[in-house]
Amino acid sequence: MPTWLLLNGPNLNMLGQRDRSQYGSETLPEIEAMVQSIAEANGITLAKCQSNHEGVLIDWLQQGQQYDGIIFNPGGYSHTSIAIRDAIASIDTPVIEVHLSNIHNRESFRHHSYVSAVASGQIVGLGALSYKLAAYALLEKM
Ligand code: CA2
Repeated sequence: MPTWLLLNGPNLNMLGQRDRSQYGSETLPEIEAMVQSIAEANGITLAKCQSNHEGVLIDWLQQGQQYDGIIFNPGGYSHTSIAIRDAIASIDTPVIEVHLSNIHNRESFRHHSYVSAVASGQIVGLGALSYKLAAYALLEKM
């Protein structure tokens, strides 16, 4: 059975609790359930992880070969982490980079993502819909 990984980085466990105007009102469990229902409807198993720790995210990415696709919101590490970029570059699995907010119309330090150069695609600024569209992108790629 094909399997996807839904990986979320630092602070995304706080979704729905604060900063709703920026990130929307959906909680992370609600977003995970939404992706899971798309996966299940298409015969795909979904593995999920959220971590606030860079090394833990890298550990999951290093196991990325066992997945058929990865939906990844690296959170603030998008803008800082060469190590996460290197981990993605070391696997063949397609990684769709997702952001809830439009990182391009926010502070200039959010405009650059180290992940985007090694991701298969990037979806930004559409709130929880960004994750849904990432799932549909993976379906098309499979
Ligand atoms: O827009 C996105 O999805 C981000 O990856 C979210 C990150 C931010 O650092 C990136 O630049 C863009 C931050 C996630 C913080 O999430 C919170 C949610 C609720 C309350 C506090 C933080």
